[in-house]
Amino acid sequence: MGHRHMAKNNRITFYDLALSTGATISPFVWATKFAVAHKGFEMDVVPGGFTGIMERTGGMSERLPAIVDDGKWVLDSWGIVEYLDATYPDRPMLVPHESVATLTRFLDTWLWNTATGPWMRCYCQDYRDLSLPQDHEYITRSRENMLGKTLEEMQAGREDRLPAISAALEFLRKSLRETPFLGGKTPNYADYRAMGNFMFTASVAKTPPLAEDDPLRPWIERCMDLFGGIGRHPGLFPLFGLKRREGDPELFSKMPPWGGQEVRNTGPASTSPETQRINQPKK
Ligand SMILES: N[C@@H](CCC(=O)N[C@@H](CS)C(=O)NCC(=O)O)C(=O)O
Repeated sequence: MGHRHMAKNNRITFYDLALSTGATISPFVWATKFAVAHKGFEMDVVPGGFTGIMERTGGMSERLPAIVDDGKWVLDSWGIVEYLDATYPDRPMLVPHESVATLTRFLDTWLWNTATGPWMRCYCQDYRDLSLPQDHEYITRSRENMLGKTLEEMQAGREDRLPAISAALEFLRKSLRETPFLGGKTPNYADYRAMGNFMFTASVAKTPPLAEDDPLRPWIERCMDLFGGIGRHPGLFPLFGLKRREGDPELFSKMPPWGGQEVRNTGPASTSPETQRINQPKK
């Protein structure tokens, strides 16, 4: 086996970014927590919130995640994944082929724009209120600068915005229709990166963003259960329980798969309903 670096006692030091509930908040840090566990390492977690990251890391980083493996500092969520796969190639790969990294970036960017950003604007006041007391002032100032409004103004009216955010996740629901994980039969970094976004939301969502019966639920729960329930921190809030109100869009599509991308062509019997539909004379 002979590793050049072997994590001492199979342990990696993990710099956490958490709320007063004790739950990790950052999507980057969540994805990395899953990633380190996927590689089979135990974590020595260095706890803490947003302020004092420079002090905690001895001036090594202003941002988290960061890990230390047998004295070696590794920064950045992607940097850590690349390091772990390069250093421990005989453990399960996070990115089994470089295309997974590219497609994962695509998915993460889409998810961030579609859900994580909009959810951040729905939960920013909860986010501040749940942060460690010593972080309140910094979170208020920095996030109000980021968002361009007070946290109270930004969060107000979220009940009118949450249904459309849920509806917009349909592409992810469709992608997961025929597979237990984005990685296939077993999860890989695509799952963890996407889950980072949902875990972030679960850390701050004092009101749920998704319906009880959302088709994403089995995948989300399956991922939360990985590695002895890595996503089951008691400080997290339920993601499921959003109720559709009169006038809201459907929270997820109730349409059965039909045609084009969604139906596999197994011969004319599989395509004839679509053929009939598209050949109907216009009414
Ligand atoms: N490119 C970095 C981004 C990390 C990052 O922005 N982390 C945020 C948490 S979401 C952070 O450390 N924020 C500290 C702060 O807001 O002061 C990565 O992928 O690790």
